[in-house]
Amino acid sequence: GDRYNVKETEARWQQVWEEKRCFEAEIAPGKPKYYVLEMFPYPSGRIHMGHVRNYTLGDVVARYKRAKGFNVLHPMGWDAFGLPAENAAISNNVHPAKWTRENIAAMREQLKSMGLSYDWRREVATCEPQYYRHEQKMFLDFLKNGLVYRKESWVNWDPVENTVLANEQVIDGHGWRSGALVEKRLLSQWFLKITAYAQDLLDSLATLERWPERVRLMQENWIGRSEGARLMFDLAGRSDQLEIFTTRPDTLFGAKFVAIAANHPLAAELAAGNAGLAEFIGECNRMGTSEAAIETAEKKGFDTGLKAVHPFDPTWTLPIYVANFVLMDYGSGAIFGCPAHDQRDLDFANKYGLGWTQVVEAAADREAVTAAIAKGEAYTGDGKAINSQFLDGLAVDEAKAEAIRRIEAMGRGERTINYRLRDWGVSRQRYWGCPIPVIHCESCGTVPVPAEQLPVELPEDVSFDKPGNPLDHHPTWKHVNCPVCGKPARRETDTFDTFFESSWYFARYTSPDRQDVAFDRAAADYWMSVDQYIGGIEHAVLHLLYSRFFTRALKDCGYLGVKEPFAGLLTQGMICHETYKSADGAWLFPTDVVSGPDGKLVHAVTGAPVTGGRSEKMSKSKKNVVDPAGIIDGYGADTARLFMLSDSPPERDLDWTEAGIDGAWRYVNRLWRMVASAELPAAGTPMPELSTETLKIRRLLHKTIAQVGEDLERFHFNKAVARIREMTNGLGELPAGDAGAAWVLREGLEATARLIGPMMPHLAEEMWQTLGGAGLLAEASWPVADPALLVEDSVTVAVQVNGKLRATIELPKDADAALAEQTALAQPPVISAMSGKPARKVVVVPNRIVNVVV
Ligand code: ANZ
Ligand code: ZN
Repeated sequence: GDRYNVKETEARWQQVWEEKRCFEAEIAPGKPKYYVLEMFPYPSGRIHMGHVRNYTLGDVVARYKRAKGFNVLHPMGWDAFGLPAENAAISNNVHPAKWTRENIAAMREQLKSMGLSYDWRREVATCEPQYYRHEQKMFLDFLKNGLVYRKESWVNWDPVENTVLANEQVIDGHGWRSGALVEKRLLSQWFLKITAYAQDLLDSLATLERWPERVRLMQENWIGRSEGARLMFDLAGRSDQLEIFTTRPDTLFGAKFVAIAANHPLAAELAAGNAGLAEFIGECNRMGTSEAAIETAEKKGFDTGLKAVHPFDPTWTLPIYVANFVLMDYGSGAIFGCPAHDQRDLDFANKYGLGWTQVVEAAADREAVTAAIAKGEAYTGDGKAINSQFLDGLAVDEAKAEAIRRIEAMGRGERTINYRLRDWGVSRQRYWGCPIPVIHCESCGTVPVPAEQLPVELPEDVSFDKPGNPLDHHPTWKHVNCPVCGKPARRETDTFDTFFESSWYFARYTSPDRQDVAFDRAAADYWMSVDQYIGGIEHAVLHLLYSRFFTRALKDCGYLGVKEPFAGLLTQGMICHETYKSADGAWLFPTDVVSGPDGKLVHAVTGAPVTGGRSEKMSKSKKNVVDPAGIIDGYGADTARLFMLSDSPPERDLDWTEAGIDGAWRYVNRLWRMVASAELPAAGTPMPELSTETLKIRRLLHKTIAQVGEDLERFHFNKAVARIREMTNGLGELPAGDAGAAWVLREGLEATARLIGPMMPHLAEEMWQTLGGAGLLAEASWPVADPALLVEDSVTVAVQVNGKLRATIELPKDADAALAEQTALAQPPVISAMSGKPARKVVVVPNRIVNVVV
């Protein structure tokens, strides 16, 4: 028939692939392996366009690499713990486990309808005990290896929800959901020692050559290495000292004050006898703790009255302030301020009348620099030390080194390196997460759950009718006996941050069925690292950094042999769509907007004026979301996939347009009609003589084959699509009723099927079968271009047999005689003119003529 039945065709091929187990990966020694992975989804209930793009990109890579002869591993699973399931439980009265499992089932069907080449046998869901039991074991091993510790730390506490909030969940000091004023609380939390790997995580970024530069830079900044010094200040009238961290010990002679964090122990001590100070500390604690919040808040301080003694001059004292811009968990939570050379310090000094002394002199524009400081603009550039006694005349770097040398000689401190990176707090006061496998005993303290008692399973009989963590309210779950002394004890009711699960799932796919161990070591050694990882840029730091840390920790605990989880990384752009607003500022669905009589935008029903049209990231609140289910249902998976690849390179944002999806749909149908209606020679027919025009199209075909391969290697999918479409146009121009043209059309359609195979696998398979291709296209190899046809400079050479013109052949310019002779003798008209007799002599006149004498 000549109508392409998308639904029937796509479902049929999906079933064939599954029955033939085309995408099931096994270890195959001798074949190069290729592990391609897309970031696994949170099972929210439905796939969105971002998923469609992400998984299409991954599937193109997986299918292409398979065609290129790689042993491909391409798995999929579910990042199944997390807050939305608990919120659903609270608002819809459905158990998080049920909600999650139902969502997984629905989304799995949606993914299957996209024709993605996954090995579904390897599917994992992180909320199942057979998954999380292994991370409980990892935690115990990390504990043994000194990679886990418990520490009191300040958290944002929502007194209405009875839970800790992440910094991002505190908005202007209030809980994002409850609206309650957030308090600072000291809570005992578990931490993973990611900082132990800070330097290696930083250094190894250079080895990740197939990662985007931007992501490497973001990780570098996140790790934030600073070289400087720790330095002890004496306290006037006291015997103890205050430790500060500075990156600018060269500016010590410009110091005007010392400042400590609001939750520095010294601040707490001084506040005990100082109501004003206590009040100020309370104010600081109500401010957000995020760096961003601190960065933007007005800099404020409170003079404690206590003085610090200058390390280079015992007669010189500096006031000690508690300041809201000093963070307790960076360096030592205390600084000295040098107003002339630090903007924050200058703002602070000007506000409290502390003055400034310039100690670095610029090489040029000296007066201007000094005048600028006087006007409130700190000088942070290079120069020579001035007003600094023994440092005078030294350049900044030399002065830093000399200052540190003196500090070390005095025994007052030392050179040190600080990282902005913090240890990873993994405790969450949540139900829907992996239980932290420890028990608290009054006599024995914190006791790890013995490995043979794992998994610590989440109880399913919980209620959400009270705020806080349901594990805390459970009548029996937390009451256990201490594994050491046997006395009644209490289970830890905190669960892991859900980034814990996503930090090792990629390795679990290598042996998802092993119950006894997290990884089959041989399988993990064979498949790891992931060769190509694909996902959103929003994970540039946390998920990708945690995974890099976790892989190192697992290696050091003997689980894995590699330290980098992802050798290659591709970060895809967002899907955008036009947005519209009515006059009152309410968002409108793009489908409700039409062009009015005068060409202005109006509401389709009310006729009210409408503004907008700008393309923005798809989001529910802006009403510009397009549901992929409707698109796949209406046009089929191949059309949706093609559109995802067509218009933009994968790293860039993609604009969703009706016209774009229509264009993809028309192309799918055009290809199908070409195959269905073509009159083709039987497969395997030898190539007849080609006209110059036909040969030109054949050349285009082979050039396309070569270039699409290169495009796919570089993930230039949009370029590949454009080239294939151009070639389709070429095939469409082949004349009818010409044997050579028909032969090239067959060659072209077969090649097209193979080239679009990774992108539009169902249509490709249908074309392949209609053309009589052998086996399944999903298992066919990648086409190879004929190098002779790729040479741009070609000449038409006449072939004579016994002086009579029998054929013309197209040869690369200056082709050698052997190629000319071989090509000439292979021409069907030449073969028949020779009627089975051997050639007595072949004379080749380069670029002109081949003369065959029989
Ligand atoms: C004196 C000084 C003089 C500084 C000067 C800078 C410029 P990075 O590069 O981010 O490591 N600092 C140290 N600990 C701090 C804390 N807990 N909270 C807030 N600020 C802190 O920055 C290091 C600099 O930030 C340190 O060097 C210190 O100020 C400040 F002309 O010491 B500096
Ligand atoms: Zn005990």
